[in-house]
This record gives sequence, structure tokens and C-alpha cells, in this order.
Amino acid sequence: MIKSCVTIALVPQIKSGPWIFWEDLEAGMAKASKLGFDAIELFTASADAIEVPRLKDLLDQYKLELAAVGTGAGKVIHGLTLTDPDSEVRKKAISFISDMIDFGAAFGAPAIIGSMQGNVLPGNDREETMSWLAEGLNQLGKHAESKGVTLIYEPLNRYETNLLNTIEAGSNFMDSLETKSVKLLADLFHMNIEEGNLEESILNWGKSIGHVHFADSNRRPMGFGHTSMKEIASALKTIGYAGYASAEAFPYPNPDAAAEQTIEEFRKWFK
Ligand code: LER
Ligand code: MN
Repeated sequence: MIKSCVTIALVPQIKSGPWIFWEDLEAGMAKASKLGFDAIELFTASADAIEVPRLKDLLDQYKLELAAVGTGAGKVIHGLTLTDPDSEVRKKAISFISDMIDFGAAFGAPAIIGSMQGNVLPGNDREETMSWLAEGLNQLGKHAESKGVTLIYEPLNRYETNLLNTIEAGSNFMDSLETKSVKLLADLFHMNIEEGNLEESILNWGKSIGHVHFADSNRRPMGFGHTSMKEIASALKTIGYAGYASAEAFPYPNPDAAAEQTIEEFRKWFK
């Protein structure tokens, strides 16, 4: 069964990003719980921004799971990516993500590599850059496996990365890795820009999908854009997807209304 999830971001530097709840962890969790969400997805500044016992207590109290932890702060705050031409920066990126894997693993949750994948930078060789990406993912995938979790890699749209933009490209790249512990994030907003047909991509490469970001075509909460969820929901059920549909969407028109809209749409398509 597909499970519902809502994002909570606690990183001031990404305040204008596509996250439903902001700043106050407990207030966001209380609202998520009241609306009946199964889980939260967290974006924190670092792996030690929240103490594990405190988060465990809060998850128990509000009867929520931790679905995943984002690593974007590594890029936004520290400028780290897995494909930086400077090997010292790549090493620090691996270390930052590795710590996030440990943090998530304390809750059985995977870490997500989104913006920390980076780009082929001007003047750099694509093949060499992709080999850095493979190196990082192999190392981190093995680390995740040793902690009993997967690692999630997210194909992003062309305005955010020039590495891998589609589910097909992501799936083929994952197949080429030594590690089998890296799964793809199907972010419906990015897919709306890059895929020829979202439903077909899910059906064709569904084996690689480990997490879903649930946002409409304009990155507003589902139902506020022109994505046709009927076929997408049907494709996710056909592939037997049993992970989270996590609302990584703009808090439009405000966080509370965005969360309500999301859970209504979730129930419409997945219950
Ligand atoms: C992260 O999940 C994502 O989708 C990125 O667009 C954020 O920059
Ligand atoms: Mn996303």
C-alpha cells in the first residue's frame, strides 16, 4: 500500500523551497498527525541538527514514521556536490551524505541525493563527471546497505542538473553501478518537465523507483496544476509501489491549506 507523507524543512537558507511545513518541527508533526499523514520527510541543516532520541519521542507521540531525510543542505549551505572537480569537495560531500544516511538509518529511513549530485560544470568532461557520480553513489550505496537502508537518487529537471534528467536515464545508470542499494526518486514535478509520458516511465522503469515526490505540474500541492493523476496512480499501483507519496510542494496558498489539499488528493488516488 502506498503511504502518505509531508515535508518539513528546518533549513533557513532554503526557505523559499517546495516544502509544506517550515521551521517548527513539532508544530509540523502535530499538524501532519492531525491530518492523518503516515509520515514526514525531513530537511535538516546537518545530520546532528535534531537529536535522535528527541525525534524518536516525537515520532512516537504523533504516531508518524520518518519516510526519508534530504541532503540538500550540503549543497545549499556548504557548496558540496558528488561531482565537484575538486576531490576534497567530493570527499566532504560523501562524508556529509554518509552522516545523513546514519541519521536516517536510526529510523529505517533512506537519505535522498537531490541537488548534491551537482552538474557537469563548464570546461569539465562529462564522462569523468559521471565517473565521480558513480564513485560517490557506489560508496554511499554500500554504506547505506551496511546500515540496513537504501539510498535514494533523484533525477532532477534540466534547470537543476545536466547529469540525469529522466527516470530511464536514472534507471540505466543505477543498473551500471556496483551497488544495488540505490533507488530512484520519481518526483512528479521534475517528471512533468522531462518525461514524454509519466505513466509509461513508471511502468517501464518502476523496478528502480524507491520514493515518490507528490507535487503537481506547477509544484503546487497535487490538484492545483494540470498533472493527470489518474494514470499515474494507476501506474504506481500496477508496479506494486509500496513506498511513500511525499508532498514536496510549495506551501500554496499556505502550509496548512497545502497539507489539507495534499492529504485529500492522496486519499482520492491511493485509498
Ligand atoms: C529535491 O527533492 C528536489 O526535488 C529539488 O528540486 C530541490 O532542489
Ligand atoms: Mn524532489
